[in-house]
Amino acid sequence: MYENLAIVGATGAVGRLIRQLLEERKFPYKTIKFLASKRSAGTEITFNGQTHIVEELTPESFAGVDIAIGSTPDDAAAEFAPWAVERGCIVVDESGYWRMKEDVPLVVPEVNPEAIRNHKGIISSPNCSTTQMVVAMKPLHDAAKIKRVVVSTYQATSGAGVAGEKDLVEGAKSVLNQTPYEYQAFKHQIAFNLIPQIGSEKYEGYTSEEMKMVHETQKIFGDDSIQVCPTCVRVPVTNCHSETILVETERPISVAEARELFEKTEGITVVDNLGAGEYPMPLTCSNKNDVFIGRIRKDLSNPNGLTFWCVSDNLRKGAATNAVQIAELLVRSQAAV
Ligand code: 11C
Repeated sequence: MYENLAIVGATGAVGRLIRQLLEERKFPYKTIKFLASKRSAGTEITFNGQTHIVEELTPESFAGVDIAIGSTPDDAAAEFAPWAVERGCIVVDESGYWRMKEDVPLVVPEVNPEAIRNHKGIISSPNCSTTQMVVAMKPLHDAAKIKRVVVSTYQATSGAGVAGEKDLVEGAKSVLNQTPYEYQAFKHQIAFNLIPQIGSEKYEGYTSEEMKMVHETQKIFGDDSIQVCPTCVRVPVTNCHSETILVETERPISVAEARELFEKTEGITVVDNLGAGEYPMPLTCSNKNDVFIGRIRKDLSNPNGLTFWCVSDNLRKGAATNAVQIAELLVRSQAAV
């Protein structure tokens, strides 16, 4: 039985949400421990009405632990995951470090739940901008095989952590009050601005964030022939990533068919009434676990093209919710054995 849990990076923004989701979803467990860097060790947290002291992350932290859910920077994940695996613990990892490694399944439960069977101790959760896109792509791909995707993202500052959120709020104040502010997470002023760079320069003029959307999508669908053309942009919004997604399918999909496919897919909510001014927005999708879709319409330039707007809470479905869902899959798979 998978009944002994550890949360790694328990005090970070996503770690906090993981704790909240485990409580909300009544995740079954016998013991749970909360791990973090030396700096945060000793912090008191309350979980399911009990007080816990956050422990410092060490190799021995994983003795007797069945599942560890990790939300840490890449370098920490590279170090702690092997410690856990050596002690028989399965790691569900949120970081970017393990995602593209050959023996590591990259899982979005609505899209490729079967992939968890192939794990060798580590299961990765994708980058937030990929996750919401592949959830939206899945019903269309199953119905008409997607050949190509053109995606532009409008990514919230919370994707860059607490410093990103601070840069937006304090940066806006500094512009309005004409006082100095030194940006920490971003190279440029984000308040009253857009920054068309997320991550570092990676390949042929594309950034690391954009190349994650290419490679992770192909890995999740198990199909390197799906072409992905991404542009990732940071916008002055605190939470929820938005995306315009244009898919080209093998056969045409009508708006009515797409709407029906989206509506019957678990994890997707359609909000689509342009005449009434109803569509998903970061303000209305924050703190929700679903992927929201609206503005569904044909690509006027291509009969096999369909385009839509997609919004999701990047800290929830883009991170914590997806990781907790993977852990739930593991527990269910064990119950079925
Ligand atoms: C952002 N998507 O919005 C990034 C954050 O690979 O997990 C998450 C990076 C990752 O800045």
